[in-house]
Amino acid sequence: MSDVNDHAPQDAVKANSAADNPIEGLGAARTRGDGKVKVTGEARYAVEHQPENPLYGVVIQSTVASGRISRMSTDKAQQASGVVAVYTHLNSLKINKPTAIADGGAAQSTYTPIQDDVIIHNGQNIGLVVAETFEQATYAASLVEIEYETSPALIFATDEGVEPKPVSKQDINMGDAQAAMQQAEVRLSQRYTTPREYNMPMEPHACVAQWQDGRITVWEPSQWVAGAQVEIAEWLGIEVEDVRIISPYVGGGFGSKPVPYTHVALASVASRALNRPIKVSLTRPQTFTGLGGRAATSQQLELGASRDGKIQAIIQRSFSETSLIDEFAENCSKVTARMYAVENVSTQHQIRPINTVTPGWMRAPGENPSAFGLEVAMDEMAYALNIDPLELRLRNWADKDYQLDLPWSSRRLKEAYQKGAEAFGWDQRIMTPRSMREGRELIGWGMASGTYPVNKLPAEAKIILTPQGKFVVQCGGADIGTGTYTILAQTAADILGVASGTIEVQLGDTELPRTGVAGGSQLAGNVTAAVDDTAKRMRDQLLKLASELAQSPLKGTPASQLTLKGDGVQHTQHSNLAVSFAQLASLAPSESLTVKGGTFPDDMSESERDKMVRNLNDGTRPEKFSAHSWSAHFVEVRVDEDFGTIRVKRMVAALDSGRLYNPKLARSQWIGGMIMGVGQALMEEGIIDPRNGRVINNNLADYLVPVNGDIPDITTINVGEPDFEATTMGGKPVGELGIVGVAAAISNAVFHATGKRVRDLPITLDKII
Ligand code: MCN
Ligand code: MOS
Repeated sequence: MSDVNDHAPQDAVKANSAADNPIEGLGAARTRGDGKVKVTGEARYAVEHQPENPLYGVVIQSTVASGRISRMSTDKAQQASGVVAVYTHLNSLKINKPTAIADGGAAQSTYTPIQDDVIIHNGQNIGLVVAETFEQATYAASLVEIEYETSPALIFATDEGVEPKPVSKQDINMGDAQAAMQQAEVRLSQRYTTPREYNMPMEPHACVAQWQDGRITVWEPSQWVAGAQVEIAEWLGIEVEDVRIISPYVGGGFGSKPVPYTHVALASVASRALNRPIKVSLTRPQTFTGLGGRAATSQQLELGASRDGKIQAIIQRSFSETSLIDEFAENCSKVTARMYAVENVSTQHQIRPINTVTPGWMRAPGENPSAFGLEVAMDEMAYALNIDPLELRLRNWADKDYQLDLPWSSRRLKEAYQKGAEAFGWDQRIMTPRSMREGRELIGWGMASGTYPVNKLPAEAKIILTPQGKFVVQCGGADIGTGTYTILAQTAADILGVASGTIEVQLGDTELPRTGVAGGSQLAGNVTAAVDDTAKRMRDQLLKLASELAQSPLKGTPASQLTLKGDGVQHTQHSNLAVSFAQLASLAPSESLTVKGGTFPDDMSESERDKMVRNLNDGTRPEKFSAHSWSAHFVEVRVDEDFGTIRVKRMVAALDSGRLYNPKLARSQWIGGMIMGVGQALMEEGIIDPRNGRVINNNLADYLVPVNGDIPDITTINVGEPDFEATTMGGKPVGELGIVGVAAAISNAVFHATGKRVRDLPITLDKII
């Protein structure tokens, strides 16, 4: 193992300090390049873009869950001061139905607002008031009179009248699960549920749409500018090339900003109709229904095992809610057949349409609820068999992917178990619940594991050498707070031999080279590979120029004897024979100073490339191997015996994400996921009013997410090693890995502390006293 792998990230920071490695290439724990502009407020987020003469749009949302608008009067609103237009179904601006992601498009939801009077969920976007100021638009929106003719709504997935639909494509049938279950000596069957959860990035969903001369530019926080471009083009019925998306900074997305939602459709058509730029910002409450969030899930999970702890069969029947118009599946079986050596597995997942906004992605969609069920069930089985929960996992070690019958590309999960347990002190655990305490605090130790698959898509990049001799790296991909800016500078620095801090990176714009989504934890792998290729082409180009340009001091020296070093090209033997990049830039024809590269097959046409980055179905996974990231979580909770309050006291995680492009940022991602897992375990729950399908706690005072005081010391241990079977650059997913399994580890710890098994998230105190 390398130094970095041997040490906790804190040590890795020192090992890679600037003094040791001024280039700070891949693997260096470099601080975020975009950090300063973000904390000083210099970075402009989408809605902070100030166009000339802007208008402000405020969205109107329905207040019933089902039915139709029987009467609407916009007269008063239209007469209010500053109001320019009120768009509703009464004077409908045409919005075309976009193609759903599943059908090769980019729409999370195919709902098109203001086309008719039909209401399918509470908080549905049904109008846009446009005024000269935000305040005027907000006031005018309150003057719109709406009456509804309501019809009975389906509020919960378990309501009578809900018609489940199978998603059989995703079902797993391995061996003979029913027969193996019958023969199993020990059987357990329980239901595990997760509620509606919301992404809640700091930056709410807000855009600026500017129609001009038959084209539209939209400043939109985006995890996927190519997708936003397609969806907006479809809504407007214009060419994809006539849409530009600009999204250099994103204040978090967590899966909620892969594509624009209907407020962006409203902003776009209104800007075209009025021929002026429009800003539309959802209020925090509006973000709860203006877009999805994680669908509520429910899974019945049956495990059968032998007395000595071999899991012989798993049967899972699960469902998740979706809207009446779109088929979004939060598939609970994503990790079910993957974690352990089980030959007989049967899973079936259903979607259940109800009157809700179409749910969407939220950090590790599928893997997250799947791991919650399976990893709590494993803990229950450990207690049924009286085997230590970690030991039970080792007894069921999967030496290959049983689901795909493929070898792992790498799986350092045993190392994760071992190092995590060691750092946590797991061997000191007393198995019996309620047997560890300090004063009136019950102490609970729980563990669980997690995983996330490697996804891949080709990408393009461009590198420019400026007249000043500096490099600019361009790529269409996003940095949603993850560190893309930083790791791309590091990637280029390695090849170009310059300090990564001197490289400028430009991201998040459809005018920049083609790149897919910052989703499925794949962007880092996709774009580092593209920039690595491009930087190598730039290097070759610079060596060639140095050796061939008439006025180059190195003219005539074969490129094979030249190297990039010290901000220029040098002779490998004689470092005094050199030409600086700035000098080369002044000597070379300017078109030779821009180099394009990437990972698309050379012979792939432009239109095929476009298609690949504009849909989410062309991604690939490694073929000969099953490639995943892995994690082991160890958690200590303290439960106040009298009050039932639960605090997470310690968290230790050991994780395998392959090669880390930047250990500091990878740790930051991991702990970010773990913190989100604490929220999921103990706080987060969209509470839906059974009378009208309204989200009651639609703000950050009532929809709780962890704050500083909720979060204990977190230790992360990197056990990964470069995995070049998984990805070109050897890294595996980081962004979503951290959350998977955390809620299970906390639930298991709460059981250990209290003897109460909580299978329904979040674990609030009413469930344990
Ligand atoms: N990284 C690394 N070594 C690797 C892989 C990644 O050091 N082998 C680090 C890099 O700093 C990289 C980051 O981890 O920029 C994330 O890389 P990756 O796992 O490829 O994930 P993506 O770049 O595709 O980002 C999306 C991912 C997802 S899908 C969600 S959801 C999520 C997440 O990232 N949303 C986030 N992390 C988030 N972090 C922030 N701050 N905000 C969000 O909205
Ligand atoms: Mo992440 S939920 O794949 O954007």
